[in-house]
Amino acid sequence: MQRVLITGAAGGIGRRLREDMRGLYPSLRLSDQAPLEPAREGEEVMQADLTDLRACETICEGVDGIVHLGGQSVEADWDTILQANIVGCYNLFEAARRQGVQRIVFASTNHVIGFYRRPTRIDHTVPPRPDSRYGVSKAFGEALGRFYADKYGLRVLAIRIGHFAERPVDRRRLSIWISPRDFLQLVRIGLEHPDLHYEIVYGVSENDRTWWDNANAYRLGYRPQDESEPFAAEVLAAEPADVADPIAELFQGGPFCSPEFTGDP
Ligand code: 15L
Repeated sequence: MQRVLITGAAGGIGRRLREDMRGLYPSLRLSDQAPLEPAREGEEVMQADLTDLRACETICEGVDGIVHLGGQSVEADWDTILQANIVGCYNLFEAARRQGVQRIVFASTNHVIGFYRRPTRIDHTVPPRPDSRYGVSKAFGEALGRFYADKYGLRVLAIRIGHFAERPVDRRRLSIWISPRDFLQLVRIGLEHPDLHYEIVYGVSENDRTWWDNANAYRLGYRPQDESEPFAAEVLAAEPADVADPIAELFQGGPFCSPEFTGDP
């Protein structure tokens, strides 16, 4: 890996990853639609709109591996999702193929499987049950990754990120939290694992309260260093006793499940 591109580098995960990946590879190229902090030594900064295929080709030029964080990261109206996560994601994969990029780490989300009930334990092989248009778009990204791996030999790791943060902030996040350093470990597996073809893993730390069997990540060498349980007492004490959103409480995707919900709980 000589040059690694991070898309969505101005976002929350992107800004943290920029710091954590500094110096890991000879060159880090940072891209976003939004303005970025100026490049430092070993960095390049390129503003780009992923809905523009030519702009995608430009940012992919001379790149060996991509961490694709760019796009819409929460629920939105269909047109926003369509442009950012369907058109933008397709352009990025296609530009990567045209430019001979070897690997893509795709930032997927737990909202691909958000309508599985708590506390059902699921692994990476279960059929998607998206809880939002956003979750549907990330399931599309996972399928696109599989297609580019099988058809064109791109090596792809899809990480179904739980909640990326310094610390877990509520009861649900005690189950799905991932620390920045554990996330970095998964990203490096995606960029460096010698036998990667296409895999899905859960982006989650070693949480006692997890709903996910992350054996596939462990098989690839993931050894999380953090766990949510030491935060549990404090987090639960701060949580209101009454259940404000009963639909959210039923499902793994939590508050992404309840808006517009007219289904059968
Ligand atoms: C996500 O996919 C979002 O990007 C993030 O902002 C969180 O809301 C997270 O899921 C979550 O489920 O907590």
